[in-house]
Amino acid sequence: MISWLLPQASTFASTIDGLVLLIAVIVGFWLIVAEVVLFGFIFKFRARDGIRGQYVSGEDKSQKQWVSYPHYAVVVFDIIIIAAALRVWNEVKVEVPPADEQIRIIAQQWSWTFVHAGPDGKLDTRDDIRTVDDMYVQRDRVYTFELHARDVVHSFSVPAFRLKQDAVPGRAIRGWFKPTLEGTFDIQCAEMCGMGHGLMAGRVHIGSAAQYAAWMTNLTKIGAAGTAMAPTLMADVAAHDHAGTAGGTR
Ligand SMILES: [Cu+2]
Repeated sequence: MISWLLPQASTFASTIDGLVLLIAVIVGFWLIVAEVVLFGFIFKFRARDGIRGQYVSGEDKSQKQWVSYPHYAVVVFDIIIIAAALRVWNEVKVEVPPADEQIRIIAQQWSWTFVHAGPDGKLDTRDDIRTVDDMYVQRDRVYTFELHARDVVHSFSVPAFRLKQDAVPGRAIRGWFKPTLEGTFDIQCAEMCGMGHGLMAGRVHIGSAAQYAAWMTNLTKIGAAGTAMAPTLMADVAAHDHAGTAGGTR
């Protein structure tokens, strides 16, 4: 249902949507039941001609049941929600699949730097490719990331992936995602991080193997040529440029 509003572009997006929907259905159903009972009783026990409104202290056992049975129900449904949430936590945070590729993500006021491993597939080597605000990935590959913050706390948020992770100065926080849809999706900073917080937007570009190879070749050429930019990337950067935060490499 949430996917009508926001595409599910990672393997765990539907799992997280399922949990949100489960909680909404459980809480929504009992909200309606509780309100119907509340307003039903207000109407039923109202003061009428010849009948005074009652002050009910709730001390009789039969009256207390109206409190204790809902309490038991709350505990049972809490256990159901916790069990479902633990399953999701396990899938997203614990059972990390083997990585096909690694990306380093660096947050700073107010941009994102992405370090792609380059052709050798290893970070911290000469062929690493750096991009600013634009992250390039290939569909159906598992990416593990290492998230850093240079200055203050930021939060790496990719709504289409249903991924949100705080970036904390001094820590390298690890996570993963596997893109499942081709296209361009928003990256946001989801932690108030200063004056330019609202401008700290990026994009994730998900492509086929051929597209991804073409992007990497272009980016490598840009890196080799210094400040020159490939035409396709120039168009991309021009379309998305904001607040003086340049795309491309650095
Ligand atoms: Cu930020």
